Amino acid sequence: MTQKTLLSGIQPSGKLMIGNYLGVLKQWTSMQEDYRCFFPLVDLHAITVRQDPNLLRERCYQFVALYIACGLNPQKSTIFIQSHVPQHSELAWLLNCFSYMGELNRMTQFKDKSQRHANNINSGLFGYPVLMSADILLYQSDLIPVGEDQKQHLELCRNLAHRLNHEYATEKSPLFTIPEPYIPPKSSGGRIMSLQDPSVKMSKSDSNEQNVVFLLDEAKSIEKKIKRSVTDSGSEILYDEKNKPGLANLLTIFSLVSGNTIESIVDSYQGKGYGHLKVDLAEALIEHLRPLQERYHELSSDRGEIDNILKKGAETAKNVAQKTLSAVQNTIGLV
Ligand code: ATP
Ligand code: LTN
Repeated sequence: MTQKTLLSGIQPSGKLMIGNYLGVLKQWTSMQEDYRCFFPLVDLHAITVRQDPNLLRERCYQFVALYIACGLNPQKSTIFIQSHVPQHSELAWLLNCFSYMGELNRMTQFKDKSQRHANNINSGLFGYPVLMSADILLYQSDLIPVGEDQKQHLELCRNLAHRLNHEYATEKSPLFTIPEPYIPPKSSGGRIMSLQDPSVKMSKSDSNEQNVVFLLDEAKSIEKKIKRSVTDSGSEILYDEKNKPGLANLLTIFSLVSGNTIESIVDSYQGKGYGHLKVDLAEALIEHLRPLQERYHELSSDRGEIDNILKKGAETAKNVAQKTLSAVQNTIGLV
């Protein structure tokens, strides 16, 4: 039986944080045994907002070392940098010619980012989901594990794939595999919320670092951030996303790093206050991140090894991507 293909990308913007880890990285590591996996670091997506060139380069190395520290195995999975595989930009252009202004204009991430970067609403930001569709369709991906915020982009990708498959229907196999999203429910990490404002998602390039626990945060900093996180009025410990979103978020994080169910955590804190829970959560989080941080520090000093992984990753990716690109070029009539 041939293995199904899984693909997922992260932008090398900001610093990797527990939302990225609990929402996707942890899922990737457990899924890499069963799927043929591609993990592009999507640097061309990151430059849709201004990046410092040196920082961007540094982050690519840092993210790869963190991927491996989190458990991704470069012998099993293809880890590469999106811009090393030019087929992504080429297919994105072709898909642009099949994407409608109206559908792109409805994307909530575009609206959010346009507000946050009002002085730089560039056309790359607008076409962002088209490039993302190219990332996915080039590899004939079956499964796309992402956080909840990417659901709308995946819907657009599926629509584009259907549109081209329909327009160029042949007797032979369709041009594109239709990808399925895999989004963990909120209580399993699909949407970790900001620590100071639990009505918005935790985001790795949030300008207020108090909102976010980064994977490389020191113990003291984690303690402080959790202690100061916004909880709700009242003192009873219970999981209620609607009325106690701050507490529900902390309980979700606690459950995911301790391996205990939310119910059992709620039970064990009956009669105890939020303060008690926060102290224990901070400790559990610090202990959970400790081995990962240690492994990161060992790996990050070996730039040569990271370069090798990226070179090999790009070669593997290019071979697969070119097959799809050639099929599309041929189908739409490019000589
Ligand atoms: P940025 O703030 O730089 O836009 P981000 O934190 O949203 O970044 P991305 O690179 O856009 O991170 O996303 C990487 C992956 O992590 C995506 O699959 C995304 O859905 C997931 N993700 C991002 N934030 C969260 C979160 N708060 N909870 C769960 N998953 C998340
Ligand atoms: N758009 C995503 C990052 C991303 C991605 C992808 C995710 C780019 N290409 C392909 C899954 C599959 C984001 O902003 N989080």
